[in-house]
Amino acid sequence: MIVVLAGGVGAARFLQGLIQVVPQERLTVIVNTGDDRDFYGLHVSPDIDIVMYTLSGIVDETHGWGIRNDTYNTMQQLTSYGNEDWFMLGDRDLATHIHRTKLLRQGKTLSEITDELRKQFGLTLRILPMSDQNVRTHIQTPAGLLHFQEYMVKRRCVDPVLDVVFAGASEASTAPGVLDAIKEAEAILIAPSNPIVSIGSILAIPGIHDALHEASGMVVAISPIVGGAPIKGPADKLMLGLKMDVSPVGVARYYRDFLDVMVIDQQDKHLIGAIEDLGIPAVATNTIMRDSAAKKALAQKVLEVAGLG
Ligand code: FO1
Repeated sequence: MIVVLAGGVGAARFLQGLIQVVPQERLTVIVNTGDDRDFYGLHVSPDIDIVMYTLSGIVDETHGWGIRNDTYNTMQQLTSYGNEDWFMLGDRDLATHIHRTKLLRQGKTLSEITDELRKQFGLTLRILPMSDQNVRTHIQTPAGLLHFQEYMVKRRCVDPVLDVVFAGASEASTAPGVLDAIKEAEAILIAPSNPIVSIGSILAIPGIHDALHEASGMVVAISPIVGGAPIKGPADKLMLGLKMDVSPVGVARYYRDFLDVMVIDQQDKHLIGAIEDLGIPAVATNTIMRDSAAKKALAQKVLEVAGLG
């Protein structure tokens, strides 16, 4: 079994490549839920939904989130009542949040609900939220502590980042199956996701860091930073705020306690030496997942690096 630590869009695209070369039944994806937030009393779990919508082929490809050709009638009606519209929830997407929230209120756990949903989407890989408890990623800024969605979507990442806080993480436990999956994995792949808010939140749950450190399978990370900037999202602003080097070297240093190999883009191949100086072997390849063939080629390369090629 191969484990993938995942955030949203970058991870979903990487997984699209992986399922072309590995049967879904061989994959367990551990997904960040630090971005989750309640809107209108509904539990929205963006990264879980991005992974499910993308792999089932219904995602809105232009955004990377939401459902293709969705309508926004509910949102329009809500704004007519004076509600804010900075977080756009499509009508069909809302059905997912209503259903999830209904089941949570009936006492089901987020992992149980996610497993039901992924079956309904026809997916046969295992999707595990990092935790069944609420962990919320907050960004400390001069304007105060902001929920990640408020920092990123509402305020468009304009606030200087002073710190990143995973509220509730130290009291949370990993969802059932998470630690065993890491222990038993043939390889653990860290998707090209935001190292701070997507992967950092997973690492903040007690037990994960140690499990990765002790894992017998190889731990391979793909850098989301290419040519000094993230492919998508605010990873550079968060890394700078935490005084990290915005480069694959900074990412490798962040993962160095448990990382076996770092995969970087070919345009960063001059950084191989600096990563290897950290004691981590590095491999350069094309990591830009422009089309289906590029996603498949990256997945194949990563498996080969992990000794499973
Ligand atoms: N991102 C935006 O930039 N604007 C939105 O209005 C927005 C709505 C949204 C609705 C459902 C969902 O699952 C995700 C949504 N996202 C939106 C994306 C999301 O905020 C982030 O991409 C993830 O949290 C990062 O992984």
